[in-house]
Formats: sequence, structure tokens, C-alpha cells
Amino acid sequence: MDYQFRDIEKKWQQFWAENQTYKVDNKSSRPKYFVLDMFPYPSGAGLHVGHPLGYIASDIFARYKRLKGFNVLHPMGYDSFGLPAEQYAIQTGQHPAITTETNIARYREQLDNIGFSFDWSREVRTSDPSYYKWTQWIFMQLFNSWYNLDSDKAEPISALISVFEKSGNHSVRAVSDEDIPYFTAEQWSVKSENEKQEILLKYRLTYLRESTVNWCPAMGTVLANDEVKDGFSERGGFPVVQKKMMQWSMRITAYADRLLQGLDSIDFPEPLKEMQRNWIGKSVGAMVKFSLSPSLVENLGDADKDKFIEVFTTRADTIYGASFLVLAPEHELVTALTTNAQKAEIEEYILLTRKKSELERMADAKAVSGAFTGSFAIHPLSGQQIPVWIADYVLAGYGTGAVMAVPSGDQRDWLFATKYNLPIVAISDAQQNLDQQADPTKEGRYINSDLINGLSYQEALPVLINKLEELNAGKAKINYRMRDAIFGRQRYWGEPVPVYFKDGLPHLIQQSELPLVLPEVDKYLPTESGEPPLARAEDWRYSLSSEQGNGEVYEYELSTMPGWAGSSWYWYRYMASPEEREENVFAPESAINYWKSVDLYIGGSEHATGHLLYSRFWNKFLKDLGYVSEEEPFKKLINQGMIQGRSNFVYRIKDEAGKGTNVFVSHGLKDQYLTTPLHVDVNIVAHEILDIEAFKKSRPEYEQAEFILENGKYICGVEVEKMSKSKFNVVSPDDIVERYGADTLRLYEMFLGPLEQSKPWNTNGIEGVFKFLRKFWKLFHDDSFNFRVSEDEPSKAEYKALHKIIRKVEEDIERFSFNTSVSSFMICVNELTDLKCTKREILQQLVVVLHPYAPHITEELWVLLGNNPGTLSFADYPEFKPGYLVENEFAYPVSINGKMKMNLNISLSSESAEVEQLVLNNEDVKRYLDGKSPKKMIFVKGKIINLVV
Ligand code: ANZ
Repeated sequence: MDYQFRDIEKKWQQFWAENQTYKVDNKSSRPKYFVLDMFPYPSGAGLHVGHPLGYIASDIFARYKRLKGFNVLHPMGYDSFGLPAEQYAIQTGQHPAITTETNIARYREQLDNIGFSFDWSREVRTSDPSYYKWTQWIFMQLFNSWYNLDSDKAEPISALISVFEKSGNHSVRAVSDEDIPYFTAEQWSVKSENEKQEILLKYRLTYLRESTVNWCPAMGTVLANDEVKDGFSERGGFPVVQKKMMQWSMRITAYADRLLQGLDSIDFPEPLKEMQRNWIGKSVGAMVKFSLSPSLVENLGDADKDKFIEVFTTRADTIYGASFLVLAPEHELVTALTTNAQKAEIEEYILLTRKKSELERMADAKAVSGAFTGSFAIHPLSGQQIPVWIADYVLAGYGTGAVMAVPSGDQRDWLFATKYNLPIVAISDAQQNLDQQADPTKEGRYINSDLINGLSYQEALPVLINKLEELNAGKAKINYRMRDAIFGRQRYWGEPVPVYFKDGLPHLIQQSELPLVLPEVDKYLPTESGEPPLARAEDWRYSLSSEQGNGEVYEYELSTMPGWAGSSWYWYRYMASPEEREENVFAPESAINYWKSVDLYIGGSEHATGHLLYSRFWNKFLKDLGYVSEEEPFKKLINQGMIQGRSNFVYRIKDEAGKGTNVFVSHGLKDQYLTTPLHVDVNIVAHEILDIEAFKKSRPEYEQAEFILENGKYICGVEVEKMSKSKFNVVSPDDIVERYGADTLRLYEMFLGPLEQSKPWNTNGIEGVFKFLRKFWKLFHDDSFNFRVSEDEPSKAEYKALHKIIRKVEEDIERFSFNTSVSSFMICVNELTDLKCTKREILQQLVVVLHPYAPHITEELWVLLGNNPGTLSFADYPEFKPGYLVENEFAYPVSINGKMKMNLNISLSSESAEVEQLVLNNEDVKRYLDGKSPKKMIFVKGKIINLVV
């Protein structure tokens, strides 16, 4: 039979499902290997051909590893909490769980059609209570932990309480809030329970904090920075403002250094590591205190009297050039420092700042602006009074939210000083001309103070820091750009936070009460008073059990966890077999001990700093508590490129008034007219030629359309853009599978180019790949498509073709170079076709080599070859034998007196004497020599033979 891909693919997909072929065991004599894909959010649009690119690559790798004798865990699941299902719920009233369920069913069908070797028995859904029970459990562990800088790890909060009871908090070195007063053991012991809880909250790894957030009033929620674009929400385009709110936060900053160090031990793409390093943004500098001018202090209220302005600087060496201070407009001292005369100006500036996002504030480096508070501070070394300004280029959340401005050293400070006519002080002898800012200190020698005069940058820095420490006016300090991560959204479709409030303080529910299940609500919107949707749920309250209290009732937390919660640990959930799932996922003897970490992770680069940092953070935390064994969750990561859409255009002619007519001109002639390009559905264009009849039928208004053709055809324009519904360039994998089969789709997606590269989808070459599979099938069949193979011993050439591909595919897969294998398969099948190879010895091994790429056709042929019953998924990858590739004969060019006469095939193992015999006895050589006997023979092995007559 000819290649019947539809029947074959259906048959094998069914076989794998019925036999649970890819269900993996947590006990095996084989070495383990964990191949993970970034799990999808099941959106309503289904998969397009870009989505499976990474999944195909990881599936090839997983199948290959099985053939290489590994016990392979290759699971799939759904990141199923998220905004789109909730937006849809708001519009239609349909419960997001139902939308999610429908979308998952559609995803599953699409994934099944492509023949992935997933162990579906381990599927996860982050929105499932049995799953988010453990997300909530991790939240509880974080709440119950603090970060001890002495041991450099997270420890139980109970250990911290013991320290407080014994010796107060003087000796505690923790990553915590900064405003914790010192107390002794006695002081601790007399604190009320609530006072104690308040203090502990400042140490916990998840804690409540007032933070500035992107608040979208129309959506009633806080948005992440990457969900905001130019002051509007990315989804929906609603205005976004900055607002202060009490929020759950995660103390990821405690792990900043370990997140940096860990990068050196993992195999991630270098650009991605660099993005993480920048995101973490470690900077080594100093904190410097500027006290407030005495005249000002008199006017301050009691609470502010002992205050000073603290700045963070990486360039303490430039301190003698600090000629003014700049505070972020949100800085807590701004109100106190503003004089009556300056009040109006400052308030207006603060309002202006509120409309800008942080990104805009950083981007506006050239157009600096600000306002004077009217107050002065005192330079800690020179004792001079310097003015205090506010400006939006200073960010509230970084460092201390205040800078010492050094116009002679810093570009923005220089622009600011120039604009507002503030003093610019040279700090090094290299700075003669201060018309513009120039880095002064790298080569020059310092001036301005006996303390550092004549010193270089390297010499001055420690001297200044020592001096500041001595005066108690500063100290060395390492700062990180990274902030603690906000961990809450005023949304419905997310994990409830397992917390209730008593006297305004958060308390955890009992572990045995997990999961805290998401309640039903009448609408998915915030309440009229602006509370999150959970406030609508009836009886969303916690009652203490009888052992804990006497039935008092408390309010639950109303926000839910952010999108990244469920994905920050999901790979551990896959490690548990379905039988183990009821047990504690993180129990010491759990499957985590066996699988340990992910060996290969494939996914998109858009998760470089979000998901991949949060996951590394939670992993390190779980390691600290002894729940997991590895410091890093993912050993190796590959970012697959994006498959872009290839859009097609038609050109509608405009009339003189600029209105569109119903006449369309072909691409090559369009410049002769005034036209508007319109996207046209790529599915009615083949090789850039428009299917005119299909176009006319596509919309009623096109029914009467007229066309100006070139050479009788309408040629469309082409452009590469993001694949999206609105651009009519979406290609669904279902259509490709229906037309050519999954094996062709798999090979073709790999054939498109290197995995890591982005590339446009283009079906022009897909026929070639399909033909290749038919030709491969034909190798096993005679002209009437009867299956036949011969048991004869293969020829050397046949062996050579086989072993070339065995080696090539092995090398390619190990290097994740999947596209190069596909072209090698084509060459191999062409060679074997030319050789008319029908030998089982060759073809059976070739089937195994091709299997990871084209699993269905190879399974079918494996059975036809008589390997019954079963699957070749666990066969052995053929052993490469270099002997077959050694060229053991060489066509020596034979020259007589330097003139090339002919070629002679002689074994490469033959030595001079033997070669001489062969040459002199050769009939052709004899004829050339014409009876003469050569004086000598020059012989270079593997190169030439020259006879000197
Ligand atoms: C004086 C100075 C002189 C500075 C000089 C730089 C150059 P990184 O490396 O990114 O940590 N800075 C501090 N806090 C800031 C904030 N909240 N918003 C905006 N800028 C802030 O940069 C640290 C430097 O950025 C600090 O060192 C401070 O300016 C500024 F020739 O202090 B520098």
C-alpha cells in the first residue's frame, strides 16, 4: 500500500494511549532523564504552528533518550489560572473553570494529533484544587520562614523566635524590612502577641508591605510592569496609574546573590543569563547620610527632627562634587522639607510624576525635570549647605530613593544642573572643561580635599568610605536593582491565599485545612466599593476550630495569587506518579529524590526574567528547608525561536477622494495606482498567487470585486509579522496534519531552521518533506506497494550510507541541531534509493534512527519488519561503527615522468613494494611504458604514484 499516513497515525496514537506507552516509573535500572516543556496557558484560540516548535524538539530529544537507554520523564500540563478566562467570564458570565476546561480539551486534542510521547498520567493543571493545595502549602512555608544571613539560608521562623526569647534581635543578621527597632529578650517577652506578630511579619519571606503598584481602575486590578505599555494596560488599553497599596510580597531579594552565583553553574543561553544579571542588578556602593540644615530642623515636627537624608551611591569617590541632593517625588521626607514658598510648585510636579510609569521615567534621561523643595542639607565632609530638589529621574523603589547629585560625574545630574543653574564642581585634575559631563575620575587625580588630593579613583574610594564610617555618616553597601516580588492580584481566577486576618494582622489557616478552595461568586468583578471579587463570595470567612478558639470568625484575604505562583514549582508535581500524588509531594523519600531536577527545559525567551527567576527562587527556598535536593531546578535550558506569520496582502485601488474602490491590483503593478494594502487570509494564497474565487466568496463585499492581473494571475504581497488572528496569517497545525500528517509536520517544523532562531512560517517546502516520507516508505515496498525486504548481506556502500546517518543524527541531536538531521535523512534515503537497497539489516536500523522525528511511520514499519508485538520506543539506538566509513581504497593518480596517465584503485593498506608489483603488472601501465622499465617509483601513500622512466 502507498503511504497512508492518516490510518497509520491514528492507529499509533491509539496504541500509545491504550498501552500507556510513555507512562514512566519512578523506579528503574535505567538512568533517569527529565525533559520538560514550558506548559501552555490554554487560550481560546488553540495552538498555531508556532506553539509546537519547542514541543517537537523536546519530543525528539525525549524519544532519542529512550532509545539511548534512559528512563525518560516527559510530561505536559496546563498553566490554567489566568486573565483571558477571567475577562471572558466578566463579559459572558461563564465560570472561568468551564472556559478553561473547554480550552484544555481542545489543546489536548491538538497535542495528541502531533504524536507527542507525553506521560499524560502525570498531567497537571494549576487551577485544580489538588494542585494548588501545594502552591498554598509553599506559601505557608514561606510565611513561616526568615532568611538568616549568617547561615545564608532560609530557616523556620520558630528558630528566630527562640533567638528573640534568648537574646533579643541585636545579633540577628537577616534579610528583613529596614525599620525594625532593636529589642532585648526582656523587651520581647513583655510584648503583646500582636506586637510580636507585627515584628515577625518584617522578617517573614512572604509579608505584607505598602508598595507602589500599577493600578488599573477600569480592570480593578494591579498589573505587572510588563502588562503596562505607555501608561495603558496591554490588554484592553485602559489607563494605569501608580498607587500605594498593601500587598503580599515575596522576599526574593534575600536570594539575589545566590540567584547570581547559580547562573555560573547552569547551562542557559548566555543572553538569558545576562538578562537575569541585569535584572538582579548587583551594585557595590555606599550609603551616605546628609543631615538637615539647622534652620530647617527648627521648623520640623517632632517626628522628623532626628531625620536625615540617606543616599545610595556607587561613586562615593565623587562626594566632593556633590553640589545638591535629589529625592524621588514619592520620598517620605518631601512634604516635611517643602517650604511654603515652594509648596505649589512641588505639588504640581508630584502630580505630573504620577502619570508616568517607571519605564518612562528611566527612558526620559535626556529631558530631566524637577522642582526645588526650598530646603538645604549639609554635606557630611565639607559641611556646606546644599539644596534639596525632587526629580522623577530618581526612582522611589531603588536604593534609598535619594541621590547625591554630582554634575561633574553623572550625565543626568549634569543635565539637571545645567537646566536649573545649579553649581557644577570639578573633582579631578582631568576636568578642565566642564562644558559637558565627562567621566573625571578614571584617569585623573582628585582635587578639592586634603583627604584625597592627588589620589586615583582606586585609592580614593576606600579612604572616603573609611572616613564616612568614622564620622558615622555612611557605610559600604551592596544594592540590588531587583525588588521583592509583589504576590497578589485583586482578581478572581487565581489561588486563594491561605490567610485570615485577626486584629488587622495576617494568620495562616491550618495546614490540614488545605486546599482553601476558590469560592463561588455572583460576578467576576470588583465590588462597588472597589474590593476584589472574592469579597462577593458568601461566607468567605474563617472560623477557628474548637481546639484553636471558640468559634470566632475572621475575614479571609481577598486577593489571589499572581500568575507566576503555580508555575514556580510545577516540575516537582510531575515527579510524583499518580499513585504518589495523595502523599506529601515534598516528603523526604518522595519521587523528588529520584528525579532531582530537570535535565532539559525548552521554552520561550519571554520568560527570561519572570518565570525563570521566580522558579529558581522557590527552588532555592525549598532546598533550604530540605524539601528538594538541588540548588538549581533546570540544568539546561534552550529557548526556541518564534515562528512568525507570513502575511499576504492584496492592494485595493483608491479613488481620487481616497476612498477604497472594489478593484484590486496585482503586486507587481501596484505602484501605478493609489492603493491600500489589505491583509488577506493566507489559506487562500498558494505560492503568492491568490485564489480569486475563494477571495470573492470570503466576504459579501468582495463578491463583485475586479482584478488587474499580471500574466493572468493575481500576485499577493508578502510580509513577515507576528502570527495573529488579526493579520489573517495564522496557520493551524490541525490543517497541516490533516493534509500531510503529523510526521511531516514534525519534520517540517524542524527543517525550517535552527531551533533557537525565529523564522517565518512558509509552507512552500512542505511538499518536499512529505515526498521524502513517501520515498522512505517506498524503500520497504516493491512497485506494486507490496512490503518486501531482503535478508541479503548489504554492500559496503549501503553500510556506509547507514552509518553516516547513525553518526550524524546522534551528533545533531546531542547538539540540539535538529534541522541539519532532516536534510541528512533526505540524502540518506536518496542514496539508498539509488542503490536500490532493500536489505533488512540496513532498513531496520534506519527506522530506529528516524523514529524520534517521525514516530508514526517508523512504528508501522517496525511492525511490518516483523517486530511484533509492540513499539520501537524502547529499542536500542543503533551503534555507530566507524569501520564502515573508512575509505579503504584509493584511486591513485599514476603519472609517468610527471604526466598523469590514469587512476588505479589500490588498497590504502598496501605498502610500497606491493604497490610497485601491482602497478608494473597492470596492463595499461605496461602499454604506456612500452617495454621500458622505470628507473624508480615515487610513492606517497594516499596521494600519488609517479614512475620515472
Ligand atoms: C553619585 C554618583 C556620581 C553616581 C557619579 C553615579 C555617578 P547603579 O549602578 O545602577 O546601582 N542612584 C542611586 N539611587 C537612585 C535612584 N533611586 N534613582 C536613580 N538613580 C539613583 O547606580 C547607582 C547610582 O545611581 C548611584 O551613584 C546614584 O548616583 C544613582 F559620577 O551617586 B551615583
